[in-house]
Amino acid sequence: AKLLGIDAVDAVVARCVRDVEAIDVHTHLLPPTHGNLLLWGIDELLTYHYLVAELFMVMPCVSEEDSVSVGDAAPSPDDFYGWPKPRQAELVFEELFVKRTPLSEACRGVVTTLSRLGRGEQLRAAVRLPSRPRLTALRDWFAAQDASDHLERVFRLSKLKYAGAGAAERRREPVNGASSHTSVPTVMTNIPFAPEEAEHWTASPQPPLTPRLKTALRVDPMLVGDWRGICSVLRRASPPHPLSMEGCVAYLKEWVRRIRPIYLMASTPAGFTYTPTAAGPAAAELLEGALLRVAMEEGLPLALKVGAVRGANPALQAGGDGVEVSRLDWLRTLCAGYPSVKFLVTVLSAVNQHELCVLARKFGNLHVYGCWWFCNNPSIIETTTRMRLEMLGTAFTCQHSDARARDSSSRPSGTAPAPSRRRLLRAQVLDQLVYKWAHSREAVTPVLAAQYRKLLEAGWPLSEADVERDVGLLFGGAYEEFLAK
Ligand code: REL
Ligand code: ZN
Repeated sequence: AKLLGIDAVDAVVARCVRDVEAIDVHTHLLPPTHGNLLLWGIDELLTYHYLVAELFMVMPCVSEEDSVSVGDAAPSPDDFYGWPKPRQAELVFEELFVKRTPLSEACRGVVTTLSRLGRGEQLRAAVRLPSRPRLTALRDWFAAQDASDHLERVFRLSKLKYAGAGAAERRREPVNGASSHTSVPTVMTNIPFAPEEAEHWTASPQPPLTPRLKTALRVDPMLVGDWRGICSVLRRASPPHPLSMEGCVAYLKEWVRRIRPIYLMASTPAGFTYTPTAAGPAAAELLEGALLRVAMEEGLPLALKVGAVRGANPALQAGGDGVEVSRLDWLRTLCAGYPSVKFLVTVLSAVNQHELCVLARKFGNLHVYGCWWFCNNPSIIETTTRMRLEMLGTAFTCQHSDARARDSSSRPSGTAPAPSRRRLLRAQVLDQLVYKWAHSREAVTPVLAAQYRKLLEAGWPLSEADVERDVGLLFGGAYEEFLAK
């Protein structure tokens, strides 16, 4: 193979990262057949909880009484969430895009997304309009799109597609008759504990699932130790399951059979410090007695997201979650105690990234993936990816999008679900794939190029094919290799 000179490295890395067909290992997307659970369009983009949090940073602080008199100008979070989505979106747009420059990562993301969808001129025209509503033309454009065609367009623009069957495809028959060995680059979050979603999986006959999406079974109530919530789900199941650990295992297995997930997933609650003996009994028992048992018996990896503090400011609903520096000693205990279970892990605090890398070097059953949420900013992606390359080589997955679908904020005011349900109902906005993958590629490119330059300087013969192979690993190949191990 032709070797690369140091001057050629930047261009080759840029091309490979731009062109690689990535696997998105965690999203909240749902198929168009789930009706209004697949979210897309200008109103969804602008009411993403990242942007709602940014809106309330600049809104005047008002009491509930004041907010009634100030009305549209300064709603309280509660008023705001009670408004229809288009009205919410218009306010976000006015405050963050018209009155201010949309400099933040989440704001820039909207601009990238619309530009790449060919809506740049409409966006600029919207900013020039003197008053609300400004988004009508954009709204009309999205409304005129067919959901399935739009999904395809977004996947193409985001370069999310891989050729060749991965481990996940080989190990199981595809769900719902989706043709096998087609590209399945994006993993959903499927929540049997959320009735709104569960009903779409229990309908018979099942509509075929788009081969673009792969299922993952979300099991957060287990790690929260929400036994009461779990019991009410077991009771409502048809037929009802016994309110016991056995019932719980049977329920999970039934869902494994139904949706054929590629992994089980949960995000841990704040302060989670599982150890087999000293943890809160409910979470530890459910983890050991149900979750790890199902993982082992069904041969499924367990994906964990660690470090979110749910409801740090409950008034902001989905926008009110925070971050903590987590203790990760329990993860060491799990990896060591369950060598036959594979753990896919991401952390929310930048401070935890280093310890996670060290753990991944110690345990072959731990795979690190993505820069999650508050870490999904170019500056942190750059630092984190540099550190991971230095400590893990290509044995990690550099990014996932966490693109959203349904959100609790779409509920009418006063009908907010209980906190554990609220946590589950958040979903991803399809269009976000466009900017999340564009910005991630942009952030990873110079970091990877710099690492190759150092390697060349150290005396290594590097070819273009090496770069292509490595980029493939970082954007999904390493994840497949991990699942296939
Ligand atoms: O999957 C999760 O637990 C999280 O990614 C979400 O709860 C979170 O709100 C996410 O949308 C942030 O990006
Ligand atoms: Zn997520």
